[in-house]
Amino acid sequence: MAYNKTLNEIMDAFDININISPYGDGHINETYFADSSPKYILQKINTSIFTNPQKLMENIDAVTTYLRDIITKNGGDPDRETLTVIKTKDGRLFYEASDGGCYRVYKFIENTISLNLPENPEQFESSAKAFGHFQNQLAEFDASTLYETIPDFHNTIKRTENLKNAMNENIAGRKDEVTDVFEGYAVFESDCHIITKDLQSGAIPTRVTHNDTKLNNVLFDKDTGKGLCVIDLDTVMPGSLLFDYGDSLRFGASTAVEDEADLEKVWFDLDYFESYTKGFLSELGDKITKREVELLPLSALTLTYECGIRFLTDYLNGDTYFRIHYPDQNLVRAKNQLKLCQDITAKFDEMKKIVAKYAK
Ligand code: ADP
Ligand code: GN1
Ligand code: MG
Repeated sequence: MAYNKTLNEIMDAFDININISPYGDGHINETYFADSSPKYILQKINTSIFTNPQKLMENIDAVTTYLRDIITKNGGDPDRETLTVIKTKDGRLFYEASDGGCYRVYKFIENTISLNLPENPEQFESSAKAFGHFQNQLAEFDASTLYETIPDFHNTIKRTENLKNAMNENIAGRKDEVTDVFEGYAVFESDCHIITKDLQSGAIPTRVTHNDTKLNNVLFDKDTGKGLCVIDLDTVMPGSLLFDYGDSLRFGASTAVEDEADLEKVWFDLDYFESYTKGFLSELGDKITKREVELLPLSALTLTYECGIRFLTDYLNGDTYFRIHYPDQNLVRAKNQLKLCQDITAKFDEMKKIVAKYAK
């Protein structure tokens, strides 16, 4: 953001006095920490991805208002356990600046940490409880009132089609460079389309889900060490709980960060898989169906495949979606996720046994 006229304009719109600096490791929005009193998070919404910021913010407002109510009724602290949207002086959910950028403000949740890798299995279990709890809190929320912020977000079949189109179009001229990676992913294609098909046929239920449950989208309380607040609510939409479970494992049960280039460091850790499974299922109780339980191990593979092919597609398209910090970062990410898919497959039988241990 230009630290000048636009910033002054934004400060004035929200009636806050902010001293801002870039913040966090999100790949999508531009996030800034506002070191004011009180502290805020200021975000420039990525409007090439979220093309209707008004509807996006209406979703977030509706969900956070609903959660506030539940948290308050249960004696919790709504200012820390969910996001608080700060409106502009004229009551709008975001501000459209004269540079065309759309900006929103949240209360900064103090005394928390966000992580790119869990430090131990117990901490990962705690994040599982936070995401499982979030799922429970929204169980009665009317899904039909939610605008679909990114249609077909976890439609893995469409994601595969997008990859194939990107290969054919070869916009950035990188096709030859990625043939091996592309072929590596092809092995998993049919298995990774099962969950999408089951959701479409109704074999598994559609629920209100978060859809972007990587570890850095939950804030941990610094004092208790527990998962405190689920953030990044841009993709709260109708979906499958398997998306939330699988995506958390993709990110947090890996022994390395998502863009680790040394693949010898990238493995799927069964202790972390077990901790997450235990925490998530303990929150869901008997709400999870038999078919969903059956598909839990496959969801870890599916979400890793899906995210990996999205990175590869973006690389082929010339890096227009995910934020990158160096030229071939999306390819590094795609190779990393492929290695993870291969290791998940090798450990599949053990994963099934672990699920059986915790499923009713
Ligand atoms: P993106 O969609 O780009 O991932 P996020 O909404 O996840 O953006 O924000 C990026 C990072 O900023 C988060 O991972 C977290 O570390 C931090 N963050 C976001 N909102 C808050 C908040 N209200 N309080 C404290 N930290 C926050
Ligand atoms: C993006 O917004 P962020 O950084 O939490 C992406 C997810 C991917 C993830 C991969 C809206 O998440 O779908 O799984 O990157 N979010 C969107 O790290 O596309
Ligand atoms: Mg995020």
